[in-house]
Amino acid sequence: MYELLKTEGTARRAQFHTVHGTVQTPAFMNVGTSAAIKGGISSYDLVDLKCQVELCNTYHLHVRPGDELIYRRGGLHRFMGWERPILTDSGGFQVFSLAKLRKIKEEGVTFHSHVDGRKIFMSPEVSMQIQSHLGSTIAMAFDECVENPAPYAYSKASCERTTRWLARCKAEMDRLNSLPETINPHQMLFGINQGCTFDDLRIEHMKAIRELDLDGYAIGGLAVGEPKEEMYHIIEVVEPYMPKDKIRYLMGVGTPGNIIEAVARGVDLFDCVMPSRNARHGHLNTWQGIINLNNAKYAEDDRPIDETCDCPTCRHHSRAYIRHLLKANEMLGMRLAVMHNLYFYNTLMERIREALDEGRFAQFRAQYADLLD
Ligand code: PRF
Ligand code: ZN
Repeated sequence: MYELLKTEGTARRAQFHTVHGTVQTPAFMNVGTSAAIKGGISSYDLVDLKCQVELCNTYHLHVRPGDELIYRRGGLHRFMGWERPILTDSGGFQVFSLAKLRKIKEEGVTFHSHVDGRKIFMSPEVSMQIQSHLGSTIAMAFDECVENPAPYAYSKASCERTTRWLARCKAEMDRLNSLPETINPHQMLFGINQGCTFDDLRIEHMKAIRELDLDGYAIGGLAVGEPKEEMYHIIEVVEPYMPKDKIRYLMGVGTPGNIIEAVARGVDLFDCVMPSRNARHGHLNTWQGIINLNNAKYAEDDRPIDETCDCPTCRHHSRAYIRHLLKANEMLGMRLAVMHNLYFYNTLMERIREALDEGRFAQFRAQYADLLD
């Protein structure tokens, strides 16, 4: 349940209530694709890193270790040792970005696993069944994320199929939630808006999916290579058609600057591999912008990554030390770097919420949106 607390322009400060606890929004979800945050971060670390929601992937967990195995362990929360909310992505995006030799039909998609080449069939019903086995807090609809740029005719046909798929997702989720053996009978379902960069398709699709009265609405198909101005434009175009009383999620975004700009345009929820992936490459977020620890100038720098950061890494270790660990390929280097970047993102969201609470988000945006782009 979405409880709006305050607005500033189009930006929203809210609380999202779930069976696994309340999420303060705007919020960033930390990405643990295969039920682990890459870089050796455990569920108990995530609490220290101020993580509110963890995101996992239907497709990856279906391929390995298998959703039935996780179901037999009591579901994903128990399997990972994480009690707070989990959002599972539907597999839609991963099937289209990772799997080879896919064949899309009305019924669903056939493709080969990126792990062992095994043939897999995924459909709206199958995706809901897998996500129900995982027992996540929030299930995402099975959609097609069309590559950018795409021809208008294909985008339109794909969008219409994604709408028909969404109706099937909802019917299947309602059925699964009513079964006595279901792990989370209160599992929520979010719809995903598609339509590439075509304003009319985006609006038409949003109008169609809001009819289904879902628990939340995502904007998909963005951050797939288009310029950021185009992304901001699409958010502005669909926002007026998104329900005011439901949570809004921008999938796979982005830089701190992108997040601030999307919050300003009415988005509540984000996820991105960027902080953990950047950290593993030595690219670390600071309140003055990204620093690259591979740079020789940090070899004898005794300062923490960010002098104002109070994350576990910055409380104990220097740039020189972390740079050495990364160069020496010590596991600890990645772990310390990822911890800092995730803490930075979760702190960014906390500061956005505080700015909204205190009616000074415009000022925060002016100070940081460009600086942290
Ligand atoms: N659909 C789904 N997951 C996603 C996306 C999408 O369009 C994106 C687009 N950036 C990221 N993750 N199901
Ligand atoms: Zn830090």
